[in-house]
Amino acid sequence: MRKEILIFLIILGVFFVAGCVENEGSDEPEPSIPLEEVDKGGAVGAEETSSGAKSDIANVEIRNYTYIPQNITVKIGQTVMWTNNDTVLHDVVGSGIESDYLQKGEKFIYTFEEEGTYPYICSVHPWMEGEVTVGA
Ligand SMILES: [Cu+2]
Repeated sequence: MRKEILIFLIILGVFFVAGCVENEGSDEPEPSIPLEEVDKGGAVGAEETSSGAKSDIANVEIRNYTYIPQNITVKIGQTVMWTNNDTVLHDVVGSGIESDYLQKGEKFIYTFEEEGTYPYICSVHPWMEGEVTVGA
């Protein structure tokens, strides 16, 4: 549990640094971008700036009460990162996984060490379902 929190903090740190670098670089005068598009651009930019360990992370977006993609396949040892893009709280619970409540913009990561299928739900909205398939 402690280790997971530490990894989470490190990832937050990486995002923070990536965000700062990106802000310095964007001098182009784009007047009025809808907030949602700014968010999207930021996320994509952060992924592109650090190419190494980041590429091993599979991303699941939580948006409009939906896990996107709803079913994701990863390799053994791979980490999945859920990001809540809704303004309401969501979490990721099931198959031994239990995240905290995620506020908008908050992330949860989990590393899958064993082959299998891992169905999960949002405990706040139990009709929200997702599944991670871990293969060799
Ligand atoms: Cu939810």
